[in-house]
Amino acid sequence: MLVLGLDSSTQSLTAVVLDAASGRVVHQRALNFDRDFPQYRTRNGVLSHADAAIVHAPPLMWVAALDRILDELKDIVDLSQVAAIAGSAQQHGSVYLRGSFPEVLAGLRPDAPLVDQLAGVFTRATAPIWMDSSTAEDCRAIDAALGGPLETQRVTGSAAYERFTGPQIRRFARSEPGAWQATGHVRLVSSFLASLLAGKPVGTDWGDGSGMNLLDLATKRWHQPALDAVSPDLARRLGDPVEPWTVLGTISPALAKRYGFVATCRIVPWTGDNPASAIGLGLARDGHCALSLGTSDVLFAISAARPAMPPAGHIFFSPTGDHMALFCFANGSLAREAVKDEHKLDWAGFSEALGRTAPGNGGRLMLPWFRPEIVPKVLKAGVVRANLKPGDADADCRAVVEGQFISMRLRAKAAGITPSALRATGGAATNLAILQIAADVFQCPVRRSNVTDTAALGAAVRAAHAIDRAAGWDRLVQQAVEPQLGEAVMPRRDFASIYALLAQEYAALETRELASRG
Ligand code: ADP
Ligand code: XUL
Repeated sequence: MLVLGLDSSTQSLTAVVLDAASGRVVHQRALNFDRDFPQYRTRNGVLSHADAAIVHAPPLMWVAALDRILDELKDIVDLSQVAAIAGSAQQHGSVYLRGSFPEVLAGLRPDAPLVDQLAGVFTRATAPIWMDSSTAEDCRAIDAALGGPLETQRVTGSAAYERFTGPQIRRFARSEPGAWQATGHVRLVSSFLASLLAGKPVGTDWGDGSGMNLLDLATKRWHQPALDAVSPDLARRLGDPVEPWTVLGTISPALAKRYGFVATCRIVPWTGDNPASAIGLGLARDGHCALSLGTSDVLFAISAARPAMPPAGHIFFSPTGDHMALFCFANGSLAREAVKDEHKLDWAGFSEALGRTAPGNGGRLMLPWFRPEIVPKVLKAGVVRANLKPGDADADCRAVVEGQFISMRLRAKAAGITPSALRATGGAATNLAILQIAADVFQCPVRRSNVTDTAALGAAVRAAHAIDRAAGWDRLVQQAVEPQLGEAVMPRRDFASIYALLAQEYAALETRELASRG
């Protein structure tokens, strides 16, 4: 018996097929949005806009990718053996759909491309995604309605954040009231794609739902005052939140026929890429921590009890129902890429530069704000360099990576998170020179998975769990996740004091810079 996990991330769609009994990865493959779907004109998975704060992506591209990957899979894997499908997606992004969405899903035909059948169902051609920072006004309004940012954080797990879905919906409702009136359903990227597979609109799971500023963490239901602060009549457009481990139903008959799944193949809720990665990295226990170095850089930690978080942090739910303390940095891979490209390097050259330079970089520092930053909140991009000479490629490469990990270490410390070990995932986790700096800055071992997209692996494990809950997470993690973990990159203890000092200098530089920006 097989299970399928899918991950629709910022830049790609990945599929992992797992043998549910043995935990063996049978097949994995990925499509890259820019490369494989050039007709949608994305760069790094997103559409460019004259206003850097506005970052959208075309939802039809995600549909086209889902159609193609399942079509390709059916020629490689016997999809009739797949007992369940779960998935994950980039968090926070929202998809706006007409009232006819349920009928369109119910009326899907097996013989025509999905994009042709769904093209007319959107009330908004593009979906704002997590990189969007255009909703500062809406955040202020939501925080004010709920009694201030700390109160919003107490109830929903996060103060109102620009990329979170509540502020995003609010902006759309007030700026395009006609299109909002025509919107019968709003889904996250995760619950939109799950709906497509289920052939009916399905709810958003708690894990991804906690990235909306709308879910009451205590009751796991929508928080009515938050809904009211966004738009009247929002609840019916969202559907009820769903438990992450529930079975939503069986696959859409049209899709079963199109790709060769059996009619009884079960559809499990999709969640956010970070909660799914928590499972794909084996973070099923209190205190486990990870770094995700994808388009965004994310630090997250699992906590059975609700953790106390500083205002910059978020609390989500992991697929096990535990809490996930999380910090997300918008200047992740794309900032490293910007430095690499500025100095006309490839990744091998970038890594060599890291190898040639000494930990601490002789006190040279960079605040790597190539684009608006989430943590700390920097709405206007602008890189800050201290003691860095223009054109010094080697020092720049080290400065961007050290700056990123030092920034993470500072937030972790503020949240009382002191990892004794880290697991790493995402495109940049393939780079051992980068992981060595993570190990040195955090002063703990860092292990990555051989499966590059651990969110897709986590999704497959979630599918296996949903059909056999009695087996529990531990066995699944042991069978499917642990064998994929590589050797640990060890911290070099000699550099502990250098990084303690550099962290202080970084914090001071950041404080000065933020103060000067007002
Ligand atoms: P996402 O899941 O957010 O779509 P990925 O986890 O696939 O993104 O990561 C993609 C990023 O990985 C690219 O933007 C690229 O900068 C980075 N990347 C790929 N290979 C390397 C490498 N060898 N070293 C550092 N970064 C890399
Ligand atoms: C998390 C976040 C990003 C996206 C894209 O809050 O915004 O990590 O999930 O990966």
